[in-house]
Amino acid sequence: MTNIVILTGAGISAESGLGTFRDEGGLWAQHRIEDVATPEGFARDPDLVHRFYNARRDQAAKAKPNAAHVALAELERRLDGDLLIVTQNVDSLHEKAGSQAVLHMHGQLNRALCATCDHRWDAPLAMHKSDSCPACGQQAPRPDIVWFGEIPYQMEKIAEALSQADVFVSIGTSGEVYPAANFVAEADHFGAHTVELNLEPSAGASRFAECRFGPASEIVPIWVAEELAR
Ligand code: BV8
Repeated sequence: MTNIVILTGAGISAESGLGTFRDEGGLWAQHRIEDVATPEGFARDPDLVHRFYNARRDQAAKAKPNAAHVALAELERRLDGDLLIVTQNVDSLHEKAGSQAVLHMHGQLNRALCATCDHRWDAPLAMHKSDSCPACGQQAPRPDIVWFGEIPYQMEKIAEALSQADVFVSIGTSGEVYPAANFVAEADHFGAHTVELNLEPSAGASRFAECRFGPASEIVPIWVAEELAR
């Protein structure tokens, strides 16, 4: 019986054609974080923020899972133990690959949130600031995304899973954003074996017991096969 927690970031979706944030030419090279990924930026210019997320929602809707997402779905099916994927990603590629236990700590592109009454609903492909909330009718829709300065979702459930993990794997994340960047320390504190699978060493690489570098679509299936053969 082996309990595994896997944290994923934008790097696992890179080979599915979705841009990362901090790589060369990434999303933060094209947009200022303060303008498109903070509550203040949304208050200042909701049209700009809706345009930013509408473009990503359209791209994500067309994207296909790659071999890394598929391998993690197979791991969930065949593992003798619990697997929880905690993703910082707002796309649905883990679900499209067949993963069931997926926790979106930074929200999801395909969900909308009413800034007035907190009602959540399936987002239309393109959202506009004049969309009415299906519950309260107010015109205050926002993407159901956790912006900088906002509290990530289901932190208690994540902390509980990390405390029970035998293995913690971080895939495709730069380790620059907290609290996700601290999960390796929490898992290590509870005695988990910690693994980084990334294109190159992340900011937190030295905090992992084991590191493997290369494209996720190559190194994740290899790691999954070894885990299932143990
Ligand atoms: C919070 C919106 C309080 C969704 C995002 C000063 C010091 C420390 C912390 C802070 C500070 N000032 C403020 C903070 C807190 C702040 C933070 O961490 N800031 C950082 C930038 C310093 N954090 C917050 O505000 C968070 N909230 O702290 O609340 C709190 C917390 C807990 C309890 C109570 C109160 C909220 C953070 C969420 C912000 N929202 N985005 C969206 O638009 O998508 S964050 C954004 O960055 C995305 O969500 C993304 O998931 C996240 C991390 O980025 P990565 O996924 O890692 O992507 P990145 O491009 O950075 O890296 C890609 C990696 O993949 C690279 O390593 C690359 O090598 C690799 N790669 C590339 N290609 C491949 C590959 N790997 C494998 N294969 C490939 N082919």
